[in-house]
Amino acid sequence: MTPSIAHLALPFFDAEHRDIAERLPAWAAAQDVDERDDRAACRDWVRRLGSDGWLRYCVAAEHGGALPQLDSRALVVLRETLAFYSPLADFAFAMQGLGSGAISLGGTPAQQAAYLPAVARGDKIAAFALSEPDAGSDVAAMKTRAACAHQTGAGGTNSSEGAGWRLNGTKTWISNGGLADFYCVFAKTEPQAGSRGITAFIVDKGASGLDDSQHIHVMAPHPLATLTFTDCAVPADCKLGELNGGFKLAMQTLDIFRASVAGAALGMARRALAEAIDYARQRQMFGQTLADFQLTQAKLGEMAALIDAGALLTYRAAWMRDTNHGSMKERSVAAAMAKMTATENAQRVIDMALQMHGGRGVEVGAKVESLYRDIRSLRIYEGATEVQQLIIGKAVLQ
Ligand code: COS
Repeated sequence: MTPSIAHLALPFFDAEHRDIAERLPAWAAAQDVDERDDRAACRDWVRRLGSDGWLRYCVAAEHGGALPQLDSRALVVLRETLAFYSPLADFAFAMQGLGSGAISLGGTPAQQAAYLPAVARGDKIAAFALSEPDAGSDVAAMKTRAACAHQTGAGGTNSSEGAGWRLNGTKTWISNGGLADFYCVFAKTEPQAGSRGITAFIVDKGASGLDDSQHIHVMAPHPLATLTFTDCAVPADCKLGELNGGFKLAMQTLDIFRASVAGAALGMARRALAEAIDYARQRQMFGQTLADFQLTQAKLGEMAALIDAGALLTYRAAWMRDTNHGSMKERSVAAAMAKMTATENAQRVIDMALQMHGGRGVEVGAKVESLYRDIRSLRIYEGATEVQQLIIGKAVLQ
């Protein structure tokens, strides 16, 4: 089963995107990763994706990347293709990009040199630590606190940054938690300043005061954990981006990767449609195949149109970002529309494909059964559908 790449002929794409779409399916189909243990599988996928050059699309060329800049369309095509074969492969790929995205966008040359080439080779596993138990969609409500090290120790108010920082608080639902070699952590540096009082930090695995051992088990297993910071000491040169500029840095990172979540949803939906077509063609009932029923044809038609609707919004959002088309706000809104539509439509498509399989669809081990679980979290992470609606709605009202 291979994904069609006919849509790569659309004017949204260039030669480098078609090149990925031509080479990646054969590579992905040839990998034989044992996915029974999600953590071991993820490590294996990162190693393979790194050694065969695919992770090079997660960073810019000057840091060992494949293309001059982080390219949204390349990320979309890669995630769409990987998700068609293995949602866990897609996860492993995406987290390298998301986890290091804030360093690509806001890191100093020294930080970029220390982390990005290793991410591209698969030598360092990355993670993005934004969400908290009481601050998921409402990022500005985060409570994790970063204070200048000497300030917390002495209880004083002098805020020289030279002594480094101490982090206290909890982050949760952190993808690659417990597996990552480093975390891009967002914390309040000015608690009264709302979204204007957040700063990003790079925290290496093993930092004193960081506990990333509390794993979270989810319906589609993938590495996820709660992180606790207890007087976690972070050197001054681990501050990432501008002091109190962390909210914007997080949003800019998400703007890139939200369109790629839509790409992953498309890959899963395309796989579900392919499974449904395959099954409908061979399943006999009432003296004909399932595909001979108009009812089936109508469903397949609806599924194909739902996928295309999500696809066009996704490719538009990625193209707008890559070509700097429109204002920053328009690009954010396009990414929000893409993420919302592609993930919601994919859930519907996968549900229809499962329904078409009847009892076989709910058997553990059936591809549509695992896709049904795999797709669910995409409607939540990197901004739930309701957050995308808010972003779009606010823009429409302006
Ligand atoms: N790029 C750059 N700047 C942005 C931005 C973007 N995409 N979005 C917002 N900003 C800026 C705004 O311009 C504003 O700047 P000023 O303070 O200078 O005016 C500031 O950030 C605050 O913006 P806003 O008022 O819109 O923030 P809200 O607190 O209302 O939050 C939402 C907006 C809900 C959209 C945001 O919190 C969000 O995206 N939440 C979901 C988070 C998420 O995806 N979590 C998953 C974690 S990863 S699995």
